[in-house]
Amino acid sequence: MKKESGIILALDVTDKEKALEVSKAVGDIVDAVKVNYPLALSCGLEIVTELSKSAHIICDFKVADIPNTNRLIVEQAFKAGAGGIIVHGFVGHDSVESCVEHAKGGDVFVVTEMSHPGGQEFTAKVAEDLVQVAIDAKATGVIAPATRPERLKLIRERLPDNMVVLSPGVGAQGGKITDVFDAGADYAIIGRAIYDAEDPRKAAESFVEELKASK
Ligand code: OMP
Repeated sequence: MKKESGIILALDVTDKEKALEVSKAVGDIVDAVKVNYPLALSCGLEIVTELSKSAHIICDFKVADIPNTNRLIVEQAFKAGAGGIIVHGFVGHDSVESCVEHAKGGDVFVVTEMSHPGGQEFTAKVAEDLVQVAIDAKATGVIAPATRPERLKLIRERLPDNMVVLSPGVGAQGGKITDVFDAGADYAIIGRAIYDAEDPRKAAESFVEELKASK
């Protein structure tokens, strides 16, 4: 995945036309487009294939099953054109290892502490264990919360330099893009603050400007 703006668009819309319109509007600004269940369930996995013609796609399927089922899901996502996939670590080493093995060189990102308030109930308590699962399984990187920059920083510090951190929670969930990069993340995942904006391109540009101004 290229690294230019450091922004990944979370395209959580359910209307195909809107998805294509937003992806086209910000395609040259963002480094990747993340497809989650809302879009995949409403449009089918073909939307991954279609979007992948003009963008690097990460399938956010938060894969969380036994190794064999994980394998089947990962194979479908990459066959459709994904370049990366997001998986859960709480299911254990064997399940995550199965994802990495069957991604066949594609990117696998492991969720650690989640960004929403409920992320503190369970995931925060085992965040460092989840980081270790990602390291042991040789995943590409992890997902860590923009809403808690101090936790994001700690998670980054537990990782080797060659692993990347993707951070959701900027904008609608209250996180600040500058905090994300200050805490050591490699990419910020941004959804509603871009696709719900009156002018998604302008919104994406303003995040880029905010980052430039902070340097
Ligand atoms: P917005 O809150 O609209 O910017 O979207 C955030 C995106 O990141 C959504 O697609 C979420 O599903 C995803 N996400 C989180 O918000 N928090 C997490 O802890 C993990 C993810 C994720 O795995 O991408």
